[in-house]
Amino acid sequence: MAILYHSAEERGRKWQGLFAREMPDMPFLISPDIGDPAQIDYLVAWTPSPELIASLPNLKVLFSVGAGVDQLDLSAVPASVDVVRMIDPGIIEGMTEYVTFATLTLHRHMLDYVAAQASGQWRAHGAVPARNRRVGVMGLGSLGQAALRQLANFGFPLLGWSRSRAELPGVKCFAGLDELPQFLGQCDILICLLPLTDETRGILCAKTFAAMPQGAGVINAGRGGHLVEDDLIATLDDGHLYGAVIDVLQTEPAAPDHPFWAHPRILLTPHTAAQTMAETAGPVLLENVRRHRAGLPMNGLVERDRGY
Ligand code: NDP
Ligand code: OXD
Repeated sequence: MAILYHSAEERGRKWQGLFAREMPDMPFLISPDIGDPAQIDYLVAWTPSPELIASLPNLKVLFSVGAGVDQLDLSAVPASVDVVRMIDPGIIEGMTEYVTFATLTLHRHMLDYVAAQASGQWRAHGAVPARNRRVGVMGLGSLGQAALRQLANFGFPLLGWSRSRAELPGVKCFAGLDELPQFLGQCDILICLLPLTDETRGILCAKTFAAMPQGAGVINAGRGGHLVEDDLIATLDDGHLYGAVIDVLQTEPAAPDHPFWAHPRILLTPHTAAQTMAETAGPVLLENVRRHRAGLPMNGLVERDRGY
C-alpha cells in the first residue's frame, strides 16, 4: 500500500514529511520514484498522463491537488477508481480574498483609476453605494458560498445561481437554465465560480452578457473554458459591459499577443485566485486517506457522470 504524488515537488516533500509523521505505515512516493506500481493505492496529481494511470493496476483513488477536476482526463481513469477534488480551507480563503478584491475593483472603478493614474488625470467617478450594486455568483459550491458570505459584509444585494436550488440566507437563489436570464438581468457584477463541464463550457458568452444590465462587470475565477474571449472583448468595446477581472484563460499561460494583456477594461491575473498550499491542503489529504482506509466516505468525492 502506498501513495504516489505527481505534481509540484516542493509541496510533495512537505506532504511526504506529514505522512511520515502522521501515517508512518503509508509510504509517500514522489514521481518519478514510483517504486512497485502494484503497491500504489492512491495517486495525488494535477495532470497525470493516461500512461501513468494505466501503469497502476491497483489504483483505488485519484486525488486532484486542486479544487477542479476538469484538467484530469477522466476517460483514462477506470470506473472503479474514486476521483476526489480538494476542498481545502486555504483554497476557500484564497478565493474569497480574490473575489472580494475583484468585486471591489469593479465596484470602486479601479480600472478607470489605474488608467487615469498612468495618464496623470485627477478625476473622481460618482460613488455607487454597495446597496445599489447587485452581485451575483454562478456556482454555489464550497467557493461560491464562502465568497457570498464575505461579500455580505459590504452590503451588496446578493444573488446566486446553481444547478439544483440552493437556500442561502440573504441570497436570492436561482436554479437551472430556465432561471438564468432572470438571474443575469439582476447582476451588476457577475462572478463565475462554476466547475468546467459540458454544460458550463462557454457560458460566459455574448448571450449571457447581453442579458446583463448596461455597465455591468464580470469576474471569471472558474476556468478559462467558461469564457468566450472574443465575446467579452466585443461587449467591452461596444460599451455594454464596464470591465472584467479575469484569472483564467482558454490557453494558459497567455500568449504574448493575447488581446487581454493590453485591454484597458480587463484586469488579468495568472490563474492565481486560489492556490493549493501544502500547509492547509496536507491535512485534508491525510484525513481523506484515513477515511478511505477506514471505509468512510471521503470529502470531495466527484460524481463522475456530472463532471464535478
Ligand atoms: P463545487 O463542486 O463545490 O460547486 C460547484 C457549484 O457549481 C455547485 O453549486 C453546482 O450546482 C454548480 N454547477 C455545476 N454545474 C452547473 C450547471 N450546469 N449549472 C448551474 N450550476 C452548476 O465547486 P467549488 O466551489 O469547490 O469550485 C468551483 C470551481 O472553481 C472549480 O471547479 C474550479 O474550476 C474553480 N477554481 C478556480 C481556482 C482558481 O485559482 N482560479 C481555484 C480553485 C477552484 P449544484 O449545487 O446544484 O451541484
Ligand atoms: C484549482 C485551481 O482547481 O487552482 O484548485 O485552479
